[in-house]
Amino acid sequence: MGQVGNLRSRILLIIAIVFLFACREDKKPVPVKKTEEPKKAVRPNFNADSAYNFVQKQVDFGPRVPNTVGHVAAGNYLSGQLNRFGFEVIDQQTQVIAFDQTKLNIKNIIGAYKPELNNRVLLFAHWDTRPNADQDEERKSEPILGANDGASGVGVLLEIARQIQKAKPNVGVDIIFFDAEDYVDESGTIEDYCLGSQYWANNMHKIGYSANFGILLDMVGAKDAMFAKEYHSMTHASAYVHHVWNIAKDLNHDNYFNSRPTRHVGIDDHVYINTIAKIPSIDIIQYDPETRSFAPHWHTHQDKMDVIDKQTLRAVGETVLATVLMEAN
Ligand code: AHN
Ligand code: ZN
Repeated sequence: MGQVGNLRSRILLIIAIVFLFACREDKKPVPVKKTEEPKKAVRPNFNADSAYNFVQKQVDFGPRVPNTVGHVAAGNYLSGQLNRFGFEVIDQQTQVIAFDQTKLNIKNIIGAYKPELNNRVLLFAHWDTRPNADQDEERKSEPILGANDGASGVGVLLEIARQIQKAKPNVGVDIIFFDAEDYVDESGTIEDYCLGSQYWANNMHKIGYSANFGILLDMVGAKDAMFAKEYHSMTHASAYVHHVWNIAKDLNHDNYFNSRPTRHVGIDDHVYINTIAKIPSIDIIQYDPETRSFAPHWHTHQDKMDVIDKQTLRAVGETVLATVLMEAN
């Protein structure tokens, strides 16, 4: 008995010693965590000539006003391009009622890259153009070409789609071209804008769709454009405004991405993506906080290819694509 007891206590002692050592193993000095420095953005490949051509292509269809043949043809072209770049495309077609009670046949064009991933970024722009030139002195009732107001954001996003197909980053990306953002005249109210994005926010293409954040590109192609920190973006998603503007600074594009906040820019598609779809979203939009106005060509017949500048397309394209690539793991 005594020997057995002795053996038991020895075994217990050995177990205790092993246990103590095991514990000591655990107490390896924990490496001191470095305070995380924000990653510096890397300049991505973005071809401004290609982006320019995508703008030109859209303008070549003429005005892209809902319920016109130019609109239908341009819409088919855009779906086809996203498809060609390997995106899974959904054409979300519906009817909405415009400010003047016209029934508009509209189409939100949705392209998904790596739809299976939960880690996603949403990029969007409106592809329709204004049915009038209400800011012009002449031909006020004729539709504008919308090289900047419409085609520029879409052109930059098509080039981003093309580059994503080449770079194959491990992050989900959705590109949505919203319809009927601008089907309004001077008698319209704020709710009459952004009919396509309002529809999508209430009827998302996938149940439970979400993204980490969204970026809207609106009027991003004019020479010497200035993108001030837009009011609604700052209200709903200021962290992403600072993030994107910091990336622009890393890429030496802070001559375009100005740090000034604006008081107001009216409404734009990202407002509904924030308030209804609940995806924090920002707007890169040319707006002058000094004069409190858009560019002089805004909603006039001067909004044609002449106002488009490749350097501006490059600044926006590189900044937005770098932001997307930083989300990849
Ligand atoms: C308003 O002025 C109400 N919204 C500006 C958004 C806009 C119009 N973007 C392009 N055209
Ligand atoms: Zn407009």
